[in-house]
Amino acid sequence: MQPPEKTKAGLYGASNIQVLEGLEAVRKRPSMYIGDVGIRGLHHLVYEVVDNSIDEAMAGYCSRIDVVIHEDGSVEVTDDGRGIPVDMHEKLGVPALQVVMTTLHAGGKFDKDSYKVSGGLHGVGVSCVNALAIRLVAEVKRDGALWRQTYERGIPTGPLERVRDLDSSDEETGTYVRFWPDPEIFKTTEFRLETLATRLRELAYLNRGLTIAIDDKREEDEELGREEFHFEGGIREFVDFLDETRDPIHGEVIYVENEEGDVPVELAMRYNDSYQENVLTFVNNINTHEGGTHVSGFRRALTRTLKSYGEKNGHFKNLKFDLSGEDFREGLTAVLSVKVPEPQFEGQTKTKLGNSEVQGIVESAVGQALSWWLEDHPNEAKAILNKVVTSAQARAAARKARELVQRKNAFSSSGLPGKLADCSSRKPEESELYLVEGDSAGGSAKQARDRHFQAILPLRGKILNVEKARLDRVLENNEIKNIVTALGTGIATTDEDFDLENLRYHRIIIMTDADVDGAHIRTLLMTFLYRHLAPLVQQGHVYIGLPPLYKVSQGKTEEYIWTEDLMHEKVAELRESGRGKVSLQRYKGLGEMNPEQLWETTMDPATRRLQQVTIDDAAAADKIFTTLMGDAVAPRRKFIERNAKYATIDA
Ligand code: 0RA
Repeated sequence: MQPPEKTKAGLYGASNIQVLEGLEAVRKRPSMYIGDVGIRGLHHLVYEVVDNSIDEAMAGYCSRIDVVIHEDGSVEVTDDGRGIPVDMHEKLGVPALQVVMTTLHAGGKFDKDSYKVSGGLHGVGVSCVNALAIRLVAEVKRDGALWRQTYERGIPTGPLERVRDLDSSDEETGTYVRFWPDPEIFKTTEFRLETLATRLRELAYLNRGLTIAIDDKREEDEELGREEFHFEGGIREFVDFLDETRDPIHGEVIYVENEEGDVPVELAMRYNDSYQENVLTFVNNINTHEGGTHVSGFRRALTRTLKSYGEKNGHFKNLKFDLSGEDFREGLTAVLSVKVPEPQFEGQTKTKLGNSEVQGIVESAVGQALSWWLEDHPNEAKAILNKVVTSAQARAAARKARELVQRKNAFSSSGLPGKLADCSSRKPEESELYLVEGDSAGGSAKQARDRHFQAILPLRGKILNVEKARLDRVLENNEIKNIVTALGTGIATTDEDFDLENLRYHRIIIMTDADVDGAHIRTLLMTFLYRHLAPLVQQGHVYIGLPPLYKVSQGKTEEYIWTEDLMHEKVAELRESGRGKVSLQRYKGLGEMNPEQLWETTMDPATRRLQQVTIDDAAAADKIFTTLMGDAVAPRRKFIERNAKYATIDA
């Protein structure tokens, strides 16, 4: 079908006034639509485009999605679905593609049958991406032709064009969207491969059989820049992946699938010998970090079913403590995925499911399947129940340790650790806490800082690896005690102890050497913060301070440089200038800088570089930490190589 010739009136006529107003609203208040304009919001643009292709895959028409990060900073998403329709929209008198691309809330689908998301950060529509892009090119292959329309900040630069006929013998239908994020809107426009790859991998696990590939053309090493995800086993394989570096206590992943009714439920779970609970939950492919009714349903089913099985089979005979819900989740890795037709998302980050009917649906689906599984697998069931009992015993010990820390908080004179050089401000909004590797760098930082708003806590050597320890051991560690006391919030691992309101610094800045040891210490700290103070990370309070790698000087001018590439560029530039000898100093540790240099490069808000630590996705964080901590060297090297260079200007 061929759309009629578009006139200027058709493009910018009466119906389009509303369109322009809509796009303007998005540009005026981008955060209302995509959450924020930081690195997180930037990546949401890609997810928004990909979501439409995923919908097409869930409808059964798309088997492959390709994402490309181009050298010019744009991102391209291609799918082999049916293609966004290009025929005339009856009411609006413009092609459907243009409606989808320029009208708010006109999602990819016109029908309401699919499990499209309402609310939350996704599902705002590709038109938002368009509005926040300096340029966007949409191409569609369908109805025997290749079609194209281009936009600038959401406004079509011309009508939809029929570019050419398709080669009928081998060209398939599909949609292609490439966009350039608007630097007037976003604080940073640099996409992170690792962040995108993590989400795409997750989507591939959640949609078994679908192939999703990513290719980062900025990466010189082609191999390093490319990844392809395809999992026939779906979320069962997701559990294997999450537990790659852990030891399961039973071989088989427990798998539940219930497609009956309006709310399909899918669950994969397995216990390992660690002490962490690692339960990832999704509603319509969206990670529900804050939980909700589906999570309550799952937890209730787990507790109820294991408890009654354990009682029936005499596992609790010698237990001197009460069992709590947590005991049934220690060492549990699980992925729960439900599809809800009209989800209500609540909570601070709109990632908590509110629909009350979902709790019972999940509870009965999981309860029934799990009790059958236990009856069928008595040996595995025994191992799981032993683990539950051990956990209950350890929890009693952990409670004692926790009370010790709390008492110390309440009764010591200032309540603050002796090693802390506190700031004078009592306003958390302006206060910063630097966690500094080593006493000597700590000393320099104390001299360098602006004592009004910057506090310094030197950390000696390596902190405990919390991935491998139970909470009681974690809280016995001195460095950890100091950090927790300085922060003032308590530990978040058990909800009742934690209060974000008491946080004494709104920026927590990890400052370690730019070497392998530094990376290790940074990882240990991040692991601890992620595991036991997750809300701080979630709320964007945690940063990594990035010291420069080089100082390049010529005569009296000197410049600090943060990346290898820029160093080469700068050196070449200065040499060409012919103004004399160029000298290069490489910094290996914070200790090599005097306090002035440390202030200038790493602590002065005007010139320093901070990288905000985001927990967009618990799976990513957990995987990163276990990858960095684990024994497998290859994935760790890949991760470090990919991420070493991302230095973003202070958010
Ligand atoms: C509406 C109707 C149809 C397909 C799509 C939207 C569609 C949207 C997107 C967005 C990205 N990729 C997409 N692929 C398809 C189906 C119309 C039909 O052929 O019946």
